[in-house]
Parts: sequence; C-alpha cells; structure tokens
Amino acid sequence: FRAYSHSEIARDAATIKNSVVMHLTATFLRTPASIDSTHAYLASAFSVRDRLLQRWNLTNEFHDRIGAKRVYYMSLEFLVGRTFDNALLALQLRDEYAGVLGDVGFRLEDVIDEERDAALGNGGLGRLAACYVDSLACMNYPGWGYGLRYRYGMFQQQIINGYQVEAPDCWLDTPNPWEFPRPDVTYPVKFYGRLEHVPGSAHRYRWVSDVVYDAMAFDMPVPGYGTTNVGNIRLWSCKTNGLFDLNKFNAGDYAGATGGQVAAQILTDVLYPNDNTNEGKELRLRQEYLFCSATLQDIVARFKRTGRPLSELPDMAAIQLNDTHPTLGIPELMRILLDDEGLEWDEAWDITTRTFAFTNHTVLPEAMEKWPVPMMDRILPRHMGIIYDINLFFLQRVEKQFPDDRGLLRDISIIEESSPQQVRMAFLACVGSHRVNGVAAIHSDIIKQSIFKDFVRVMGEDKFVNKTNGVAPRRWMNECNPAMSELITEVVGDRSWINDLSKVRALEARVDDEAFRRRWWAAKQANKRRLADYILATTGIRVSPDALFDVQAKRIHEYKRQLMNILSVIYRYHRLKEMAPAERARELPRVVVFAGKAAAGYWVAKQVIKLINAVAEVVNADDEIGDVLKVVFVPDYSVTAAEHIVPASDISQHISTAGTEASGTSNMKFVLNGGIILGTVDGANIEIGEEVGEEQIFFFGCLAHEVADFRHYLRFHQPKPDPALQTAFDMIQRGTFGDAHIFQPLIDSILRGGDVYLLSVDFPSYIEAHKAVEEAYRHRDDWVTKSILSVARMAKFSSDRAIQEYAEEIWNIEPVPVVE
Ligand code: 26R
Repeated sequence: FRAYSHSEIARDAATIKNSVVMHLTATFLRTPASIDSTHAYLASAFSVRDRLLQRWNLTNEFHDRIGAKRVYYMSLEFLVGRTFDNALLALQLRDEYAGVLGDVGFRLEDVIDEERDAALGNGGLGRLAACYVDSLACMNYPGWGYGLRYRYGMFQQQIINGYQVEAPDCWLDTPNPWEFPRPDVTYPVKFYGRLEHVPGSAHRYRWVSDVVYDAMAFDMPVPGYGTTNVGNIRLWSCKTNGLFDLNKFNAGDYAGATGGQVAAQILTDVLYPNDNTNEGKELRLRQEYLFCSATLQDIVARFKRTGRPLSELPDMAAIQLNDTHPTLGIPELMRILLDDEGLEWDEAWDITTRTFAFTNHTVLPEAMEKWPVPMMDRILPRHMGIIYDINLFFLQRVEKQFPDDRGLLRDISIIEESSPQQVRMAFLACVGSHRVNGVAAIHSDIIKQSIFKDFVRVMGEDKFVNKTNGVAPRRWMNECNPAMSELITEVVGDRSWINDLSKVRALEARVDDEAFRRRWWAAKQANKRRLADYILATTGIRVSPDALFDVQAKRIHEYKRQLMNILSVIYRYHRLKEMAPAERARELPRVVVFAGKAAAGYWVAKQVIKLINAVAEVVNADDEIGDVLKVVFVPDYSVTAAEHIVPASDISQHISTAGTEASGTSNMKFVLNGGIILGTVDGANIEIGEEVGEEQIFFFGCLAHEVADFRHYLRFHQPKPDPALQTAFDMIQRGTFGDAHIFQPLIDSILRGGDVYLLSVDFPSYIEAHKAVEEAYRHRDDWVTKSILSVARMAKFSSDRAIQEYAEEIWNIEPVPVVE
C-alpha cells in the first residue's frame, strides 16, 4: 500500500485552481465572487499545505521504517516568521500560484502579506532554531524541533509619543494553515505533590500529585527546499478539555467552573519576552517543565515503538538543548528511566548523558538561569531529588580527582550555596550532556575560560566544542532578496547554490565584469526603494534611496550599544548644523535605521528607544538638514520586517562591547545580502572578517581581552568623554531633543554608572570607523567590489554547514533522502 507519491503533486494551473476553489468554498464557505485578499491567502495556503502533507507523511513513515536515528532540537523558542512564501519556493510552485491568483485579480505579494508571523521567539536564539530545522529538512536529516505553542507570541511593539508600548500578539485569532492539532498525541504532566519510596529499590520513587495538566501536540511542517523531505516542529499546548467543573457551574459558581481551564491554559499562554535577563518567575519554571516532560515522554514513547531495549536510546535519538531553558529534560529522562522503566541509576545516567548535548548562547551573568531550591522542591519534588543525586555523584567524582579542594567543590556544585540555595541550570546541563558548545569561535573560547573553567579541568577539554552559527540561505537570500538571487543563479548556472552555498564563490569571477557590477548595484538600489516604501508606510517618513542606508536592527540591549549609535548620530547632526550650506551639500546623505524591541521590563532599553525617536523627530523636521541625514525607528521589528530591511542595507552595525555578543546571526544575514559590516571584534564578526577579507569589513573598538582592565579602571574613575561624545551629551542636556532630564539616566550610565559597556572607550574609534565607511562608499566602484566579494565568500555562514557539523560531530546522524 502506497498512500501517496511525490510525483502526484500536481503543478498544472487547472488542478491548482481547483484545489484553491475547493478550499475557498468547502473550508471557508466563500465563493469565487466573494473572495477577498484574506481568503485568497487562506485558500491558497490550505491548497499548498495539502501538497506539503503528502510529503510530511512520506518523510515520517520513511524514517520510522528504516529505523533512522533522529535529532530532537529542544527549544523554548522558534522564531519562524511566515511559511506561505517559503513553502511555495520549497515546492517550486511560486510561479504557478502567482498565475492562478493573478487570474482572479490578486497579486501574489499582497496575498503573502496576509499571513501573520509565527513569532514564538525573542531574537537570535529563537531564529537560530528556525534556521536549523530548515537546514535539517533541506539536507534530508531525520530530526524534529520541539517547542511550545504560545497563544501569544512576541508582543507587538507600538511607538506612542516616542515610547515603546506593548500589545498582545494574537496570532491565532485567524485560522493558521500551518499547524495540525494532534489530540491523540497528549501526555499528562504532573506538578507539586509528594514522593513515596518504592520499597526494595535504591532510586525508585512514586510521585503522587493531583495537579495534572494535559499537553497536546500541534505539528508545524517545515518544507525542505527542492527535496521530498518535510521537517516538523512539534509544539505543545495545554489542553483545557475535561477541566470544566459542571458541579460548580450547576451551583452557580461560573468563575469556579472555568477556573481549572484558566489555570491550565495560562501555562502555554505567553512567550516570556526577556532576552538575556533572567527573571526567575515560577510560571516560567512550570512552562519549562511542561515542555520538557511532554517532549521526553513523546521521545521515549516513539523509541519504545521500535521494540529495542532502552539501552539503545542514544543510538536512535540525539537531543540538543537550545540553551538551558529545556535543561529539565535531563532529570525528566532520568525520572522516566528510574521510576517508570525501573532502570538502575548508573544505566539511566549513562543513557541520559549519551543522549543529551547542550548549546550555550550567552555569557552575560544576568542571563544565567537559576531556580531557588525551595521553589523547585515544591513544584517538582522528584526532580529536585534527582538533581541532588546527580550533584552528589558528580561532586564525589570531583573530590576523588581533586582531593581536599573545598573551593573547587563550592564553585562547581550544581547547587549554589546562597540563601536560598539555587539550582545552576548551566551546570546541570553541562554535567548531564556529552558535549557543550558555544556559537562562535571567540564565544566557545570565552566559556571555557569563564563559566565552564572548572568543568574543563574536571571533564577535559574535548567535551567543549565550537559550532559557529549559520543562517538559512532559503529565507535569508532566495526568499527575501529575489533580485540578487536571480543574479547569483545566472552566474552559478542554476539554483543549486540555494542548498549548496559554496557555489556562490563563482561570483568572484564576475567581480570585474562591468555589466554585471551595474546590475548588482541596481539590485541593491531596488531593495532600498522597497525599504523606503516600507519606511513610508510604517512611519510616514520619506527617505531617499540614493542615501547610504546604515542599519542597526536587533533587540535593544545595553550590551548591543544602540545608545552609542544614536550618540554618534547626534554628533553628526551637530557637525552638519555647524557647516555652511555649501559644505553640507557635499556631505554623503545618510539614512540611519533602527529597529528592535526592548523587554517590557527593561527601563534603560526603553529610554534608548525614546531617545532615538526624539532625535529622529528633531532631525527629520530640520529643513537645513533635509536628505543629508534622516533617522528612522522602524516599529515592531519581526522576521518579516527583517526580510524587508536586511536586503536594503549598505552598512549594518554589530557593535557590542567586545566579548559580550556570543555570535550574532543578523551580521551574517546582512553580509549575505551584499551589505558591509561596521562592527566590533566580537562574536561571529571575527569569523566573517576572516572569510570575506579585511577590506570587506570595518572593525573598531577595544578587544575582548582588554575589557576587564577598562572596566576595572572605570569602576574607580569617571570616564573623560572625548570632544565628540561630550558634544552629544551637551546637545541632549541643552534640551535639543526635548526634556533633558528624561535622558540624563542614559548619560549617567556612562559618566556615573561605571560605563560597563565601555561607550566612552570605543567612541573615538567608532567615529573614525564611520569616516572610513563614508570614504569607502564615495568610491562606488570599490564599494561594489566589496559587496560582490563579500557574498562570494560567505558560504561558511550557511546553517547547512553548521547543521552538518552538529550532525557529524555531536549527533551522529546521517542524511537519508526520502525514497518512495
Ligand atoms: C530569560 C532567559 C533565561 C533568557 C536568556 C537569554 C532568555 C532568552 C535568552 C536569549 C539569548 C540566549 C539569545 O538569544 N542569545 C543569542 O543567541 C544567538 C544565537 O546563538 C546569538 O547569535 C546571540 O549572540 C546571542 O545573544
């Protein structure tokens, strides 16, 4: 019995039209006469998904049948964005659907714009997870993402009076064609309660609890480009069925009747909007556990269907922890193996550590997850007990290796001896995994010297490896930049570069071809016009596509130094005002674009947004300045906004204090779209510089190894701002951008707060770097060369390369193209 065949995917206009009309009428109760843009989208999306589903089934049946080892990428965040266009391109049906939609009077671009982003992530870590499942699918690796189906994703950002205001992201209010409810895949997850030791056993307990929630699976297909393989992201949602209390309802207690449903639903209601600051909220811990428990139960259940003994789990499953957020998966697997399956400790521990591997994504101390022992003990008594035992056996081993080193035991313990005691999740993840990796070369070095220094001594250096991040060329080149992609396809000869980025090297041969260079420049200009339209539509600000587009788009955080950027803009504004009109007219026109969200509770970051908008308002209204300088804050940054912004940048800024940005991934996206980086010697900027060559990147600022000394000095000495920085301070304090006092705390963070992110140290070299950028951009010929050479040399930063390294060096999985 063969249910489907790949070749049965119909591509002719008549069949496609039929299926769209079928969904229009049968799924959405509309007629071709009453079709609007929303329903044109929904009907075509459902029609595309039918085609995807055939392949989804084929893929999963095939992987089961051949007994392939799978990787499970566990992540509290998947920042997927839109799926429709991505799926059309993957199935190579874009022109066909454009034709069919054109026949009924719709432009494909407008229909695509009807889709809402799946914004189930904060920033880099969440988008990385989405790129990685894309690569798994494209490269025919067996593997799934596991995550949570938040009812509200990343909040929507409005700018009101220059301030960020958060609104809920109700992304599920309209039908979502890209998810499949799986009511049959549901697991109970316990909270609270007490333990009963199982007599006659060493490590077996019965966990008695009457707070049990059901986690139900929703599957999101991940289209593989140009392959039959379709990946999957399985997202858990708390089920509320069966929690309605009819007795209370009958007694007139309506709130009480639905109370259980509300309590359950809250668990998967909302994504925590913090990026790099740990809040330690109890609800977050319960979210993390619901996620880990449902995922591990599902993985073990799937494994048991193979009929193999549990000792073979590591031969069939690799589990990657995307930062510490899913670390409870480790004690949860232990609990299942010990209590449910009756294994002995040593065997269970061996299976667990051979299954898990852990990726660290940040070195900021305030981002490290820690949970108070009393909280963990109350919510998850069994897991607290398991963690104590894990720690005990681990410390015994350390004690044997390094006798009488009390300091070491204290420093390396999973339990921090503070009051209250805390569980250090990064240490638990490290002890419970066979590999720990950082996300760029410099970051992987730093974690070996800082947070995991003692673990390197105890466990050896080989456990700690580097896996430099990458991004998906499908979304971040082919989808978001069709103009440039057409040029690459022409040079390569076909579209094979989309799944094999090493082929873009062929561009180097065309770098002196005048006609080609002109078209390369024209493609960038077209993207800039598109962004100018987007800016006009979202902000009302008119910008000239002939100006240099200078972009900083990322989460707003002190370590990323948007403040340094806007201070340099203020200084530029000051200089322009000082000039005579003739001199000013010779200046290089520049559009400075900012975009990004601040965590809702991060006051300093929100003040930075206000300052940017205050500066924008003054500068943009200044008739003397005109097009020579425009400042734009694009509201509500998202994956979709990035797809407009990234292809249009001439330079992009990645200017974190050296040693603070683990990798960065948008730096890669901008360069892959022919933009040049202005950046610090930090994260993946360093490796990008190595690949593209020093002519193709503008570095400035102090180096990571110098940071500690500067910080130490600034703890005891007030910084002396250089004249440029002082000029910017003066202008703010004179009230040029409105009420000076609202911005004083930002100035104070530099002058009186120890200048932790070293703005005063790096400002002079930052201003110099800006001059170098300007000089280079004026030589358009050299600039085009830089742009072409950069793209040609960026193959390393495909997520395909990253995933291949994970697959070969950590997961031990192999690609298996689906055959029918
Ligand atoms: C609140 C909490 C525990 C939390 C901390 C940190 C929640 C979310 C984060 C997000 C961090 C870990 C993150 O996104 N890190 C980014 O990961 C990217 C992908 O590896 C890197 O490119 C980027 O440098 C890093 O900041």
